[in-house]
Amino acid sequence: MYMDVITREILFNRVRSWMLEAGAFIRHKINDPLVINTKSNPKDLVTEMDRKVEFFFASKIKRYYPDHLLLSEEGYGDKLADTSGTVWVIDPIDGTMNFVHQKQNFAISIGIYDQGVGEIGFIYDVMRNNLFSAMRKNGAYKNDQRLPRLDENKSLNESIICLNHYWLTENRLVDEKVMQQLIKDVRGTRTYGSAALEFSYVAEGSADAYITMGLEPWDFAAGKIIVQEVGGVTTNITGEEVGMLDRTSIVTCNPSIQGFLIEYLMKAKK
Ligand code: 2AM
Ligand code: CA
Repeated sequence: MYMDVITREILFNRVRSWMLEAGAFIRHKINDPLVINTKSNPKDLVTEMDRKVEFFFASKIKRYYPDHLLLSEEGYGDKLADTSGTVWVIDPIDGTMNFVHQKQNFAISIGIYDQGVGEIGFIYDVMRNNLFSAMRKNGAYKNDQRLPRLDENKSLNESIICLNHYWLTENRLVDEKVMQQLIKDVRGTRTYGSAALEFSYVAEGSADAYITMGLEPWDFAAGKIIVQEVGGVTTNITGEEVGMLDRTSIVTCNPSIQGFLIEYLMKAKK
């Protein structure tokens, strides 16, 4: 049973205006002194702003949609046993390290799933004021411009691939030698440090793929929906579907290079 069109449209417009409001707040505060804490390891950062932005959305959801659920990074979410119900999957700041070190190149990411099906996706590049959005079967947009479908004739040697340099060093998950060969076989590589932004670049065609070995649901929830609406595909590194609750590797890309990428990654996987 899919969410009805009018309910979805109202929800979409509300989320849009709340995102713009949260983004304006972040821009207003961007030069204020930051309290930075670490989470699982010294590279895993969180600031008061991550928590504030998540709390902003958690409060809106509670007030306007008390029957909806929240799956989110910074602790205001619900414990979900399965994918039932309408679930907001939120990363208040994706790319916290960029937020802290660069004051740019981070995004607010929100995916709304109904019974596990992605209905609405938003990725807001706050400092550039670029809002990527999509509704299932309704296309994807960058601000008010509809994004065209991805070029179906892309070859690997004319593709730009986003990935983290870490996977080119000796590591426990993939054979770096195979990853190094992949790097040689593509036109170029980029590392942006925000999964959500990397999804948005694949959606707009300024990158052709984003590969990562471990994401949480809130890192890919919105991106998967937006990429899908331009004809892109998102799986794990062995080509399997990823679900709303998964902690997983991700390959999101132009479908014309998906087979090649999965072939390299299957070979690389330890
Ligand atoms: P974050 O900034 O919200 O933590 C950086 O390569 C990308 O990976 C960012 O999107 C970052 O999201 C995410 N990331 C960082 N640490 C992570 C972890 N331990 N698990 C999953 N994703 C992580
Ligand atoms: Ca985050």
